[in-house]
Amino acid sequence: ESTTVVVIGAGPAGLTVANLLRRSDIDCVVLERRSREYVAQRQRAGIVETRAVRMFDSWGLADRVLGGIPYDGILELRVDGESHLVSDNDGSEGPRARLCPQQVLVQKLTTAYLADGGDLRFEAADVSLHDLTGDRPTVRYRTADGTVRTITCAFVAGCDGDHGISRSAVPDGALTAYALDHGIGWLTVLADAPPPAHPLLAVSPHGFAAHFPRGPHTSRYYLQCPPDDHPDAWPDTRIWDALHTRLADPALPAGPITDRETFRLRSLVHDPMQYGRLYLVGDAAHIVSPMGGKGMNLALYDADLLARAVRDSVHDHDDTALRSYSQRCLRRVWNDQEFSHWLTRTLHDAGDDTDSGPFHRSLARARLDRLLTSPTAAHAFAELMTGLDLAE
Ligand code: RFL
Repeated sequence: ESTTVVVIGAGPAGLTVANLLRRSDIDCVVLERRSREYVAQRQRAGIVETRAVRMFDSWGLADRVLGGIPYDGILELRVDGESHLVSDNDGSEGPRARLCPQQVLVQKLTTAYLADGGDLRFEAADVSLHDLTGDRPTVRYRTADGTVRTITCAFVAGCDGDHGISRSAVPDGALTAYALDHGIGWLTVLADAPPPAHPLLAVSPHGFAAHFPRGPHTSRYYLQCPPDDHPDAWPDTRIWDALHTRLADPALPAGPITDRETFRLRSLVHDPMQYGRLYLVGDAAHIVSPMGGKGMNLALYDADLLARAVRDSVHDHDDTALRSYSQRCLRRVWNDQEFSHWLTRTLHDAGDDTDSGPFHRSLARARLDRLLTSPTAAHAFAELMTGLDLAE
């Protein structure tokens, strides 16, 4: 069997690459380790930033793949109980960011791809990559009934996340990893409880907390916690008590908790995002700490660049964009890493100073003060939120 591109992984990155390749009349096969039901339920990100909405729009896909609830682009920063609104409106024309939960995007991308005749194979086990530096790499996998299949292709898109096989198929030493552990833990909670009026980030001496809409009747909450905390340390009453205190809202409505997890905030970049004919896309190449909501959006950016580069190569025999793929992606990756790091440090240091100390607490408070009082600082923040304006 042979095709032009084998896409490994059917998350936001892989499904976007696949949809854009179909729209460009380029054959591809998507191999996903999990079942369709499993992938469709995985809940993580919640906002598709302005740049990514316009990217889907430019491919004529925005109405088909973006769902969710309306979003006016306003975030609430609550500092010691005092509310401040910040906007992502940078004055640019065109469609704006959408509140679209990751699983809704994944479900809609899956439906759109299959409706366009796309080839998507779930429950593909033991995927392995071969001859990546030759002209025709091969991808091997095992189907659910145990048959081993081999696909020959021109390019492999490694979209299988941080724990996938694509990056580990690259020989040691070919990529450099830049990693940062922020020394911060988060408890994340999903509940059937009313969403906030605006995505809400709260700073207080009790620690950072956040409340995000995930649907008309569902919310996601984040609570700063010790880096190695276990979710069992957080029974329901402790969660709601902590939210009431940290959000300074004793009347915050509770609801049944449907999921709770803890994780460490970390950032990671692999450079370059390419090895031979393998191109790494999204979390397979980089992890950004969740503050700022950039992880999924970066995956969508990489996917768009790769699809356009492959289109140039296949249709116009022009490999310029493929050659600069890694460099162009990494420029945005580091821009977003910096934004995310800045916001992570600011919103944690300004509250609980046990880890960073009183000097850093005052620096973080000064950064917040500047953001909330200087129109220029607010505009720069809006620009970073939209994801626009990285002139190429
Ligand atoms: P994904 O979503 O991990 O998809 C990878 C896919 O590859 C499959 N796979 C394999 N398939 C075949 N063979 C193998 N050997 C395979 N190994 C894995 C997997 O089953 C899966 O289907 O990566 P992708 O597509 O790069 O997308 C990246 C995003 O998922 C990620 O960046 C975001 O979820 C990060 N993130 C957030 N990003 C935002 O933009 N805004 C947010 O608000 C936001 N919140 C979050 C987040 C991540 C979180 N986690 C995971 C800690 C909140 C949380 C809690």
